[in-house]
Amino acid sequence: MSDLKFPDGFLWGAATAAHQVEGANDNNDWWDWEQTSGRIDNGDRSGSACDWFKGERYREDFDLAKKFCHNAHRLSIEWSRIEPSEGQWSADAIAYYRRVLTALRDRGLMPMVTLHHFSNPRWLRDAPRGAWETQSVVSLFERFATKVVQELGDLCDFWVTINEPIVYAYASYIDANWPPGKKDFGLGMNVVVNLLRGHAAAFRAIHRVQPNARVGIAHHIRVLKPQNPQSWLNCKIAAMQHRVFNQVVLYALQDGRLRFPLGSGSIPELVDTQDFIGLNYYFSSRVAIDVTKPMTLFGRQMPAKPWGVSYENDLRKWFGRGDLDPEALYETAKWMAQFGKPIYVAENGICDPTDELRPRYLVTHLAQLQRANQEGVPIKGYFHWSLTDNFEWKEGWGLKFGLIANDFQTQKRTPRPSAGIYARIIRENGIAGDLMDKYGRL
Ligand code: IFM
Repeated sequence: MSDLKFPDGFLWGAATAAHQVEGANDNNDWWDWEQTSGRIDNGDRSGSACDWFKGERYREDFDLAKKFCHNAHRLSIEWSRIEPSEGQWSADAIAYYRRVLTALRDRGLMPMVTLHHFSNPRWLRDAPRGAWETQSVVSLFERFATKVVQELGDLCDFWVTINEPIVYAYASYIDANWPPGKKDFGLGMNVVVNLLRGHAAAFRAIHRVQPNARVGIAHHIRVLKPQNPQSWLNCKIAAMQHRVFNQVVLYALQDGRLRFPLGSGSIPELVDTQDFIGLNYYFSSRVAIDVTKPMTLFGRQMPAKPWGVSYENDLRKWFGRGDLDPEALYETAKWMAQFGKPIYVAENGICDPTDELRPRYLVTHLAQLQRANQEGVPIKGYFHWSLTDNFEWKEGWGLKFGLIANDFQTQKRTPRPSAGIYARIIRENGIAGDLMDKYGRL
């Protein structure tokens, strides 16, 4: 098999998020949420995480990223550090992020910076704001984005405003196992609309400060397919869920129209507010009819098909809802081409403590991206989730997504074999035939 090549200038890296790696992130809603037992698996807490903040161990991790040939890195800036109380800016936090971004640039890693990755300042969470529940957040987020770009814009011009708006709303307001833990579908959809308004306001604010900036959203796509393709009703329910979870957000940011279940009518400020699309993709799921589940449009996601690894039971308990489905990444990229924007895969990865699946996951997903790219889809970069194991929200330390393992007791980093395989793909800017022969099939 001949090599599968990527275009020159392709960005290769990994992605992280502030609350998952920094540690001592004790002024936000997630920190408070973790303190009540039963909310995070095994009673885990983010604690010192990967010690990026106090110990400044990001340097060590960026050294590894450089050693493994990455040329870019996606990370997030913690709003509650920059603005610890409403309207007060922390010079220390700004100085910290200047050191982080400088460390990236010194190692030849282009930063892609996310402004909101799930966690909210405590003052924003508290009444009367309720985090993203009221529209008052929009101008506050706009002001925060402006400040960040004024302070850090000489070190970065590549911004993700919001990470995974739909996931945030589902986990926080429908599954209700993230803060604030409210089960309220309508409120969750209002939150999505406020996130989109916040995105649009930040998009404009960033461009005012930095006209050449590239600004986008990172949108999580979980491809949803019918469990029984012979059933007309099952196909309809799966298609509806797919549209609601995956499509309506991107349509709204293109033409400003709110579609079910976000609402109706138009928000003109949303029109054409993406310079690129950040695509986060992990797996697809099969949906079966379930008349007891109105909150999920009468569909239920089936447990994952067996993955054939030695720790199968643990893995299914951890992350059992998805089927490994690289072709769905290809299909998604082809669908996204309609928006006419460059696409960066802002996250893609697998929890796999022993690295039994990750090499195959990596190679098969990259091969499908390359296929879409060959067919004209403008895919410009790939950020693997994640650089090191980190704090996985409700699942705590249990899910190991890192190219590099991290022992949270000792903070010792140990690269997994996939880190080397990824490095070779980056060096060769393509997937060599022998890698495809060895890992190219799931
Ligand atoms: O760890 C998360 C990340 O914060 C957002 N996207 C999915 C990842 C893996 O679950």
